[in-house]
Formats: sequence, structure tokens, C-alpha cells
Amino acid sequence: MSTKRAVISGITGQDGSYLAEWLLDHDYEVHGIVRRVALEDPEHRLARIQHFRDRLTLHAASLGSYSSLHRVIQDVQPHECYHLAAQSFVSYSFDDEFDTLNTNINGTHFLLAAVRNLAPECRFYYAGSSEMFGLAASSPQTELTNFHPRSSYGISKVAGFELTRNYREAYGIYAASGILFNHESPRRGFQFVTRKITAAVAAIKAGKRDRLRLGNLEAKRDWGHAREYVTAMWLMLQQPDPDDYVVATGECHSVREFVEIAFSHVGLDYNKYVEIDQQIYRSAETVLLQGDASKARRVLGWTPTVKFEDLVHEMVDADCRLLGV
Ligand code: NDP
Ligand code: GDR
Repeated sequence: MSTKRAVISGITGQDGSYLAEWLLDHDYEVHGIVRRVALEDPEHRLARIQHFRDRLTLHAASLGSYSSLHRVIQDVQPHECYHLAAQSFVSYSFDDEFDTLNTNINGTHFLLAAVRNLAPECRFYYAGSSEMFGLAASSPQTELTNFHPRSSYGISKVAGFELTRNYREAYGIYAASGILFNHESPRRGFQFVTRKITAAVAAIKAGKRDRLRLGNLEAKRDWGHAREYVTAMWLMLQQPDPDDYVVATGECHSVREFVEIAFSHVGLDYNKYVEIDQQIYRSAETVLLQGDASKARRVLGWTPTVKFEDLVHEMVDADCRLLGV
């Protein structure tokens, strides 16, 4: 069989970088959509993919421009398209609803339209989120749980999910959505709570700082490992028919538990360093977001294996190594 071509939007992000590695390991020709500024500042903006950049083909395009995405799909003629690019920081979506809605909804719509017009046989993956459940009526959440988003980020993800479903039903595109719960790794962005904590633990251990300001320590999340979650995305596009899947561990832990394990891993007591900052609290929190990934297990044969404590340790160790601790 000839080599499969995949295009990934958001290849410079946490998930995009792991997915690109997975696809390269499976002999795909991998193309990435990046912002033009990223090509001009590769050291910082391409940091997560720098170590295998020579095996990728990168295309400059903007989520805000249909014509730029059209050009990429026309040039690449992909067999698979993974749409991961998004304004993905929930807190920021409270600061700028317009940017979040425009980027996330238009970006998804433009890419779907380009696929439909230029590569209708291409299989399309949409990065849905547990934030779509928001104030869900029940826990754990499955593919059948109603959405009740609590932020413009969540709303934008519901809109993208519905667009994806509509392209599948109305135009016969192979379009699947993953409803992924939180997944973390040493490549997680520094503004997300897990990486904020592990980077701070390393810096405190290195004597470079002595405080960590956090918001709601009692907030709970269903945290898995990003490396495992990207394999579920790929599996969704290898099925006979497109469908939507919840991807989660089914286990919830609080921010406080994460903090406690992270600090104690390097022999520190978090009570001495952590300060609560009411400003960091969200204006609207979600209910208990806990995923039921039975369908992914049954249909895709996907099961998470990394334990919560091991995930925390891996992230702390990686951040300590970065600082030479
Ligand atoms: P990241 O924030 O690490 O990466 C986001 C990617 O989107 C980056 O490559 C970023 O590019 C790109 N991007 C953002 N805005 C734009 C824009 N205006 N134009 C072009 N590219 C843009 O996210 P993750 O890898 O963690 O997540 C991947 C996807 O999965 C996202 O859609 C996210 O919403 C969703 N998701 C993530 C979950 C998680 O726990 N990680 C859970 C559920 C869903 P740049 O580097 O240039 O900023
Ligand atoms: P989330 O991740 O909003 O779930 O979105 P984040 O790590 O930002 O927050 C998780 C929980 O931690 C609480 N929290 C703090 N959060 C941040 N960022 N900073 C803090 O200091 C802090 N203190 C407490 C938050 O209130 C929240 O309850 C992530 C993103 O990857 C989304 O793109 C994705 O869709 C969802 O996960 C599933």
C-alpha cells in the first residue's frame, strides 16, 4: 500500500507533537499546519517538534483564513486530517470570548469545508472536550450525556462537535470526534494547572523561587497521559464507520492531590509553598467531570495504562531535569 498522508492542525501543541511521532512511527507522511510566526521563531514555537522536524512537512496557514487552509488541503490531499488547533486554555476564554469563539468555531468550519470540497475521502478527527459537558446532569459522562458548557471554550467545542457531526451526516464525510478528558505530560503548556505545579516544584527545589499561587485546590479532574490519548485519536480514524468516543481514565483526583504528590516526590511539604489566589478561581466551574470510556474500550480496544501518581512523577522528574535538579 502507498504511504498514507496525514495533516495535523495544532502540531506544535502537546497532542500534535505526540500524534506526529505516533504517525511517523506508523510510516505516515506527516504534514503540519503552523502559524507563519512559528516558522520565523522555530526555537520557541516549534520546541515540541524540533527533535523530529526534519521528518515533517510544515505549512503556514491561519485558522482564521479559509483560503490558507484550502491551499494546504489542496496541496497535501491528505488521507487523514487531525484537527487539534484551538485556543485551548479555558481560563483565557473568560477573558476573550470573541477570540476563542472565532478561532475555534471558524477554524473547525473552514477545515471541514476544505476537506469536503477538496478531499472528500479524507478522514477527519475533531478534538472535542469534556468541557462540553460542563454542568452535566450526571457523572460519569458518556457519549449519551447532554452537553451544558460553562465557558466560551466549552461552547466553541460544542459548536465544532456539531459541525463535525453535520458534515458526517449531511455530506457523508468520515468525520469522528473524540470527547477527551484532561490529558497531561511533560509537554503540557505552562498555564495549565498540572504543568504550572510541576514547573514550580522543580523551580522551588532548585532554589529559584519559593511560592506557588493556585486557584481552587478542591477542583477535580480525570487526568490521563497525552501519549496514550493520541493513540485513541488514530484508532477512531481506523474504524469502518465514523463515530464519537469518550476518552478518559474514569478516575478523578483533586488539584490538591496533584500538588501533594508533586511536592512530596522531591521531599517537600506543599503547605509551606502554596498560596491560594481567589483571582485564579473560575467564574463558572464544571461539575465533577469524570469520563466513562467503555465505548472506546469496547470498539477501539483502547485502555489507558498510566497511573495518576506515575503521571505526576514523570512530569516533576522532567521539569527537574530541565533545571538540572
Ligand atoms: P495546546 O494548547 O498544547 O496546542 C494547541 C495548538 O493549537 C498549538 O499548536 C497552537 O499553535 C494551535 N493554535 C492555537 N491557536 C491557533 C490559531 N489561532 N491558529 C493556528 N493554530 C493555533 O493544546 P493540546 O495539544 O493540549 O490540545 C489539542 C486539542 O485538543 C485542542 O483543540 C484542545 O482544545 C483539545 N483538548 C485538549 C485536552 C487536553 O487535556 N490536552 C482535552 C480535550 C480537548 P501555537 O503553538 O502556534 O500556539
Ligand atoms: P482545564 O485545565 O480547564 O480542565 O482544561 P486547567 O489545567 O487549566 O484547569 C484544571 C482545574 O484546575 C483548577 N485550578 C487551576 N487551573 C489553572 N490553569 N491554574 C491554576 O492556578 C489553578 N488552580 C486551580 C481550575 O479551576 C480547573 O478546575 C484543560 C484544557 O486542556 C482544555 O483544552 C481541555 O478541553 C480540558 O482540559 C479537558
